[in-house]
Amino acid sequence: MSVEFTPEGHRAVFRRAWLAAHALPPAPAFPPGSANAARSPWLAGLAGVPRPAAATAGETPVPEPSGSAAASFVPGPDAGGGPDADPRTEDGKRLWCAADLAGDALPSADWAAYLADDAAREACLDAVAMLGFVLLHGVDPEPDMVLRVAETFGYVRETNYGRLFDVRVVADPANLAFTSREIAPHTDNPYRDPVPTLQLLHCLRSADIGGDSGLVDGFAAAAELRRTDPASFAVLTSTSWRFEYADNTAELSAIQPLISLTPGGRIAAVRLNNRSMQPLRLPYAQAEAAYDAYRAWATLLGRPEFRLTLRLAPGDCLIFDNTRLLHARSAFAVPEGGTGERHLQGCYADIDGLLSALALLRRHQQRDEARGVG
Ligand SMILES: O=C(O)CCC(=O)C(=O)O
Ligand SMILES: [Fe+2]
Repeated sequence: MSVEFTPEGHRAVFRRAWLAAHALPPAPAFPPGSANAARSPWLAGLAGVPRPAAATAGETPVPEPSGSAAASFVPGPDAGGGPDADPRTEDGKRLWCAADLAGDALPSADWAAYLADDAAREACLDAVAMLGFVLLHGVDPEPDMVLRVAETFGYVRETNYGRLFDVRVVADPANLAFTSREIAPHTDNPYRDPVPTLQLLHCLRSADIGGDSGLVDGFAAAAELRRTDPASFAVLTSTSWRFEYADNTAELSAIQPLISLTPGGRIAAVRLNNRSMQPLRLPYAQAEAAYDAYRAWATLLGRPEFRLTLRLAPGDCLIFDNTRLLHARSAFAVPEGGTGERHLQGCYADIDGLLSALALLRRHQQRDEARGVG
């Protein structure tokens, strides 16, 4: 079927299967105007639609499915018929290197404004969606406040580390995070399936010397690897790597590539953590190619132009996309006597919940604009 859209004059051809899959029921199952009214429960009906008859002489054509002539159709997001850009992939992001976010370009806001003002909150959540992070200032440097921050846009994702975890120097550290040593750019918990998609880090006390935070846009770096070293990019996107973590209470593992692509070949996620990556068990030549590619990737990620350095002050809280950004910290000094030590609290959350909160804010804003409010 060919349809001409006016006034644009755009013409589109629709296949029978497309029409059958997206036809709305004659009587809507949902109240008109509700968001779900556009989501056809008939989607399940495609299996019952016969394939078009082959145009072989002498065969009887398959009849049209009954009732389809009167059906109306789910409005596509774009009548022009272009493919959907997936907001979770590089196509839906603003990729950056450190210089792009210098000075005022750093996505940040005050906690008080974030709480009081929907527009400020929308800008912050949009920054997480588009740039991969936002920095909130003025979040009371008190225990558990990081949970309150997460609860403003979704639900805390509890893990084997608890609802939240303390990042500070301990006597018998199970994890490099609980020392005062440098931590190279990494993503958290790549040994989990699914991986926590958002991480929050809230600074209660900063170190006198060192302990700076670093952020790297893994999508920007991956796009650069694809441009400059496509062979390494191809190896990393097609090699599965095992990540593992075990202690007295947990034994976790996941097998994933360091750079994940969508079926259409777009960058969708990165993961890297030399503390939990396990040795590759592959034939020699394949393993050698994989380690060469890994070295090229790690070298590129270490380039200073990619690394944004921040110094978290007490009350600062970072919210970042753990499937896109890598985070790091520099070594720091531990005062004698152990008082006044650097102390962060962190937790995990889900990015789809944050994107839902953002979409709701926008829906409410559109409703208010339509009513002439604000
Ligand atoms: O100490 C820091 O700044 C970060 C530690 C870390 O990487 C983490 O807690 O995930
Ligand atoms: Fe970390």
